[in-house]
Formats: sequence, C-alpha cells, structure tokens
Amino acid sequence: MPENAVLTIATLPYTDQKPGTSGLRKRVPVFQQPHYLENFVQSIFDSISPPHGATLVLGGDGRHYNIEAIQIILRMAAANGFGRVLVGRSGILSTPAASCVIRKQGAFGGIILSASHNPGGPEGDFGIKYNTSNGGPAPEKITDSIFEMSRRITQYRIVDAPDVDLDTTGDRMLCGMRVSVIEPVSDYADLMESLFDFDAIRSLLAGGFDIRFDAMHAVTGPYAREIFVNRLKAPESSLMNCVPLPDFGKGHPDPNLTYAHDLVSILNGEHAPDFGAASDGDGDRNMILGRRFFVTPSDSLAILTANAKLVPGYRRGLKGVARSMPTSAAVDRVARELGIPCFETPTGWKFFGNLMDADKVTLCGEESFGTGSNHIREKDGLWAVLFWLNVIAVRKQSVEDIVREHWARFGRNVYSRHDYEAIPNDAANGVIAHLRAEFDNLAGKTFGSYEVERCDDFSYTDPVDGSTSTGQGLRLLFTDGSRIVFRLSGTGTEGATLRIYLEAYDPIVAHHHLDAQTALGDLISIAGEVTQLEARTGRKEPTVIT
Ligand code: VG1
Ligand code: CO
Repeated sequence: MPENAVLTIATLPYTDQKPGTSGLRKRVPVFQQPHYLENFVQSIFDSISPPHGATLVLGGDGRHYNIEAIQIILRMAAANGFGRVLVGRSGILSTPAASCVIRKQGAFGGIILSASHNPGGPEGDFGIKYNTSNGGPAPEKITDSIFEMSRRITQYRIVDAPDVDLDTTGDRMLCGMRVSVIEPVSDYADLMESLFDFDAIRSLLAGGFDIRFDAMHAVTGPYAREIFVNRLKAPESSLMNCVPLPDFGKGHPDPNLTYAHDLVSILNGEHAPDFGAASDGDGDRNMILGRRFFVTPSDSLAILTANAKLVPGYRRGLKGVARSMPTSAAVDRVARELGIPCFETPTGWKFFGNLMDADKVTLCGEESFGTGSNHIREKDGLWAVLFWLNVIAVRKQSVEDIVREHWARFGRNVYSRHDYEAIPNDAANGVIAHLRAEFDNLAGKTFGSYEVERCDDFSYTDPVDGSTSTGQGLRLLFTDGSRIVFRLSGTGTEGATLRIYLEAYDPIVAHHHLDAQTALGDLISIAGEVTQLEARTGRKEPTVIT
C-alpha cells in the first residue's frame, strides 16, 4: 500500500463507559462526534493485535449510521494491516449471521454494529461490539482491555481513500486490503437448512398451518424472506415489517408483548394464525406465540430441550444445557430427567460460548427472548422459530397444547420480568444498596406463605477457564423454590433500568390456567416491599412486563 495513504491521527481518550455484555452502546450523535468511533475501533485493534493479513468480518443491523461506520472501519482495518474484510452487502449482517460467517470462513474476528433491540434513527442508539474467532462476543479480558486502551489512546490509523462500493457482491481493493462484499443471507440460510427438516416444515405450511413472522423493520427481513418464502414456500402474507429501515419505522425493535403489539393483536384476534414470531433489531432474539397464547422464553428453552431429538440437527441428543441465572429453572427439570448437566451462568451470551467451545452444552438460553445452540456462538432468533416449526411439524399439535402438555409433565415455572426503565442512577443504585444491606434481616423472614431461605449476590466461576464474575444479581430464594432476582441492566443508554425477575414453581395442573401476573401476585408485592420501590423511585408500575 502507498505509505502516504496511512494517516496517523492524534486524538484524545474519551470512551467513558466500559463495554457491557453486548459491546459499547451510545446515542447516534455520540458516535458521530469527531474521532469517537475511531478511538474505540483503534482500541479494539490494539487489544486484539491481529496478525498481519488477518481476516475480519464486518456488518450491522442496518440502523442509522451503519454504513458511515462501516466505511470508517474499512479504512482503519486497511491501515492496521488486515488482509481481507468480509462485509455483508449494503453493510447488512444479522448478529447470528455474523457469528456464522466468522466460523465458516475461519476469520480472526468480527465487528458487529448494532444496539440490538434499542430504538434507532438519528437520535436513537448505535452500538459496536467485537466477536472473536469462535464467533462469540469477546470475553471480559478483551473488553476490559479495549476499555483501558480507549482511555489511554493518543492516535489512530486510517487510510486516505474514497468509500468502497458495498451495494454489489464481489471483491475490490482498498489500499492493498481485499474487501469482499458477500451475500448476507446465504451462508446462514444454508446452516439452518442443515439443522432442520425443511421438507417437514414445508408440508406443515402447505397443509395450511398459518404463520406470521414480524421482523419489526429490522435486520431479519431479508433472512425471513429467503427462509420462509423462498425456501419453505410460505405465502408472502406470512411476513410482516420485513423491509429493514434505518429507524425501524420509528418502532422499538424488541420482540416482547409490549413492543411487538401489532403481531400480538393479530395473534389474539378473531382469525388468528396458528403461529406467530418476532425478532429484534439485530436478529438474535425471538418471541414465540401460539393462537392467543404466549410462550415465555424460559418455557421455550425447556420445551426445545425436551423435544430436541425430534429435530435432525439434535437427533443424537444434547451434551448439556445452560441458562442465565435470572432465566427460570424450567429447563433444569428437563435436564434432570434427560440426565444431562445444566449450567447456570450470569446474564450475557459470552458465558455460554466457553461451555460450548468445551463441548459441555448444546442448547442454551436467556429469559430475555434469547435462545441458541452450538451451531454458532450467539443467540439466534430465526433458529428458534425454525426449531419450533420443526417440533410442531413432527408433533402435529398446537403451540398451546405443546406447552400445556409440558407443564402437565414437568410442572410449571410461572415466570415474569418487570422492567423499570430510565430510573435516575442514584435511585436505582439506592434500591440495590438497600436490598443488599437488608440481606441479614430478610433471611428466614416470612411473607404470607413465602419464607425466605437465603439471599445472595450471584457470582459465577467459569468451569472452563476458572475466571470468576461477581455482582451478577441479587437473589431472594424462598423455601419452596420460588425466587425473586434483582439486577441493573447493562445495555440501556438512559439512566438505569432495574429488572425484577419473578418465579414460582407450581406442579398443580389445575392452576395452570392462571395468568402469570395473577399467579405471581404475592411475589410482586414482596418485591415492592423489600426494595421500598415506590418510595425510592416514585414508580408505581413497571415500564415493561414480559
Ligand atoms: C439484556 C438482557 C440479556 C441479554 C442482553 C443482550 O441485558 O437482559 O439477557 O444478554 O440484553 O441482548 P441487560 O444487561 O440489559 O439486562 V441483545 O439482543 O442486546 O444482544
Ligand atoms: Co439483539
């Protein structure tokens, strides 16, 4: 490359926030400040020290600033000695597709541009995260190093070159580095076809099983069209909001009962389809609905585990399963019956990656609408939808019947999460500090029929690399196995979000018609009482209930 093409630009350190479970998330105008993105990207490159000529995968969920950021990162990759960058056409790669491409192409790593389920647009959120060669989110020692570097950085390297054409697939050169613009959907769709029985799903759909998939104007639109319409021959009317928009149509691309309201009302409506599903901004989350029926993500993980052998990719059984700590223990019961190990990890996908690389688990999931397997190292929205369709194609039952049979067999872990968003930081920290200080008073205390067995602050020692993560959520554990968990979100960009996770185990089939909020009524009041929530935050009701 011509030496004079590389510019070394002086800069001041100012990334003020440790990248959280999913990288660095900030408002778009923050990322648009001069040198802001560049500082962070150089800090990534300095932390990972890529060998000369290394391959990088690059793509994002198409939100506002995606393309501008990609052009900057390409110029910086060229100046930092990468030999090749694989970029999704028009800068598009869903998070699971990026993980798939990193693994399939043997790349050194990948940069994913997304703020996941957070809203987009000029005033919305943007985000950036680094994934390693296993296709999974960088472990804490890398994200800590990126943060440290970003506080010490004095200069970054970038080539002086025009924008690269990203709208057509094929190879082009950028100052000596090869930029390969790839079709964003095909590797991923092929992987799905290798795991699931597409013939069985095609006959299910041909037989009139009516589905709706809502891409929420986010990245899964083109993936869903290729998989459901082109390959599985579902009618075009199965797709909703499948044109990706930089501001997600001003929506909140978070597949839950609150934000996916259009889909929810169709599934609750008079001529409701048999099956509904939605995915988030970057395509790694999923929500599963039956006709007038919602499947909690915790139940979904347990049900997929119990039915895994019906699916070609998992026919030989599962090595083990894992769930994040706040996820309900429904899957634990299935694992016990199958005689396979079940791991409980802190929130965030990176903890699952180590277990999968060591071949200890096959399936894993989180209560936050994340489910996945060792086919990649990220959670995978469309994968979960296809898994459900495959199970339904074999069992020939409705979603509701499958869930109710599951509860009748294993008991029901009644579950709900209450989020209090945009609380002032001081108030949120106050709630947590107060609760931690109350631990000794709470142990042994009774609230109606509930008795607190113990309280703790969850910590996790990784069975593979021995690293310990502390402060992962406060738990109130009751003698009957019920739990309340409290933690602060690591992905918000405004104030603090307090999450309260409620779980009660109920083996009695006659109770299973109760809706979760009713069944959890006592635990909900206990949570309010022990945190002094209203007095400390002024909030009477959660912002979002899932
Ligand atoms: C949330 C979820 C967590 C998930 C994370 C990233 O984190 O609770 O389970 O792993 O988002 O998901 P937090 O810290 O806000 O609770 V995604 O779809 O943003 O990659
Ligand atoms: Co996401």
